[in-house]
Amino acid sequence: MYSGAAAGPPRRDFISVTLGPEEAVGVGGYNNSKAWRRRSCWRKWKQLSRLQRSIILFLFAFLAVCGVISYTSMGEAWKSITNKSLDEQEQEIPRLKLENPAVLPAPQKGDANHGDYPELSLQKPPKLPHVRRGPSNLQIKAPQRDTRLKTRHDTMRVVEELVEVDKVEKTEKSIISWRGAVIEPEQNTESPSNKITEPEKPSSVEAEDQKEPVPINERQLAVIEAFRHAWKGYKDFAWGHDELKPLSKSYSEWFGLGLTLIDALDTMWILGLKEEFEEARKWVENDLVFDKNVDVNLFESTIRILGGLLSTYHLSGDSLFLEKAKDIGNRLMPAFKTPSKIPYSDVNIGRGTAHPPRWTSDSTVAEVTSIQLEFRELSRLTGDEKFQKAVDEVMKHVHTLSGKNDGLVPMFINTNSGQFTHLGVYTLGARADSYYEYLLKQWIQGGKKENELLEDYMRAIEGVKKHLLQRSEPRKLTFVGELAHGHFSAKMDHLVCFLPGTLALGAHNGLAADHMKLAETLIETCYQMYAQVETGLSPEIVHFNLHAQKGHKDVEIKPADRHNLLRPETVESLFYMYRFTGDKKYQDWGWEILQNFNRYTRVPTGGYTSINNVQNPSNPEPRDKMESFFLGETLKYMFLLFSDDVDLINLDKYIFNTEAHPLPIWVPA
Ligand code: DMJ
Repeated sequence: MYSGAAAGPPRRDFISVTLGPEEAVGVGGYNNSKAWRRRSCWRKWKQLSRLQRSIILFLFAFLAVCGVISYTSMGEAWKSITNKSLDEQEQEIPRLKLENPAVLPAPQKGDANHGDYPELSLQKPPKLPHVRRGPSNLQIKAPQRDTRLKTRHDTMRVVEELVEVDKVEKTEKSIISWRGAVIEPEQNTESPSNKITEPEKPSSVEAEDQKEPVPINERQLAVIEAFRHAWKGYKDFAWGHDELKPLSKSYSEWFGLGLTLIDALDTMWILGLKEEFEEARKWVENDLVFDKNVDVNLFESTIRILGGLLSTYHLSGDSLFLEKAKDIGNRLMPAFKTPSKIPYSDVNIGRGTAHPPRWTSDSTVAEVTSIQLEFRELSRLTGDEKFQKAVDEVMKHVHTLSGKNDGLVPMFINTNSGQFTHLGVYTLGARADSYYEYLLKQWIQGGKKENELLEDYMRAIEGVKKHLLQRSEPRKLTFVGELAHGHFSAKMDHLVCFLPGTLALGAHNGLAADHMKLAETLIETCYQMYAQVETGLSPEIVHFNLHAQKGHKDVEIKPADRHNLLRPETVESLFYMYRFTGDKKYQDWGWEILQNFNRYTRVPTGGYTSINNVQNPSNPEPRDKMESFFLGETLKYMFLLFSDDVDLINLDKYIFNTEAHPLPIWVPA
């Protein structure tokens, strides 16, 4: 013990302790032996009163009890931690994540290794850096979804395994826990008429991960199987080319731009076919080149290529697809350099020149008015308004034109004068069909603000009711015919079967309820165009009987019209009808159609083929061509039709272009 005995002023940096006389150093002699300490303690204890001793004993007892209790509970926790294997602890990480599974994988950066998925991590992933390419007004904001990649990767693998199992066992169970492309489009998008200032992000940034996943069912698995069969043919014999010729095991070229592959990208995404998607993506990255001396049709390349790239960008968040979309979008722009601003039908995407077809200076009305969804979206994404300006001008011009008949438009428009030509013929089939479809869809895409579009749409549907609707005999099917110089023709293209779906979409968006009634009667007619035919497949064109004749059905087919090109329109409308009504008969009708495609158009070595004769089940005369829209549209709509998941491309958030490529609604309902 230090007592401060040193000479000089007392220091205050010590503690002074006063001990009892016996304990003082030197008093009684210091002895630190065990025996001495025991004796001294005992003496002390004896000196205490009984009350003091009882209190001390009580305190000791209390502390002992507390000690025992806390040891037991900590021990349990410790035991459970130490007993759990490392593996089990790691597995809890994905389990936690998968309770709210992400349905859209995180984007892959343009320069990332696309074969790899980042592993799940408990840490919040860092934000991806922006991918900057091209001029600043075209900068792309990097999406932020990398935590979702692994989950999507897992679910895709599950899909693959289950499809295999299904093939072998033909199991009836619904098995897959994947919610598909649940997408949250960007909110607060500027109205289309406003100046575009900010480039936009892809729409799939935030998934609705609070909802339970909806299992994939047996019919959807059948669609996946059909897709894979079609894809196998394309991959084996037509890889990177426009269309598969499944019988001759070769391909045909239209634009030489891998049309089928691009058209099928978002279908693969929606079906969860990861490996196929990755392979196709690599082709897009390494082999898709638009700098080619080739003439392409403005409409077809817009709806299939530009539309396909944009929707794939939205679903995947992969900026590669936006880069390619910008490239093709820019290359198509020369088409608008005409005296009237009504675009030419053809563009040479390598030379930057455009022209009408050789025999005329007319363009098709449907073609110049069904490129708007895609170009408007391209403007929104890039912040460059020139795309939207060009296509909006076309719509504004067509809105003011004379030559319409109660909202119905002629089929041709002149690129010099900007006037309709070949007046007096009105149809909802080839050359006019998607004009009507895009009036409604642009109005929805832009947040239901562009009144001229709505006006034109409503007027046109009144025109259809007034001039083109008739009922057939004997079953009194309501159908949409054509009008030529005042004469009604009971001819209906299969293409017109987009109309029930479009009418239903309009009714869902608050338009007249009788549009839904009309949709219900028309989809029945479209179904009968399949059901009344020997193969159960619709011909390209039917003529309806207006007068009952013994032994005759409602549907008559001319020899020149009895081909089937694997078209999507009826299945497309069935999808809308099922989404909006929940009536299972629409799914059953679609299921019949899929089975008949399998029966009469499936080529054993891979692929499906269009056929020449839907009336001859023993020889439907395969045509040796698989159109790109079979993968882009028909099978996609089948898959969506069989799904009970309204969030699998939610129709309040997405609008399908006319080639079934979903694009975000700018201000979702
Ligand atoms: C597709 O290219 C599009 O659906 C277009 O609107 C019409 N033709 C085919 C499908 O039939």
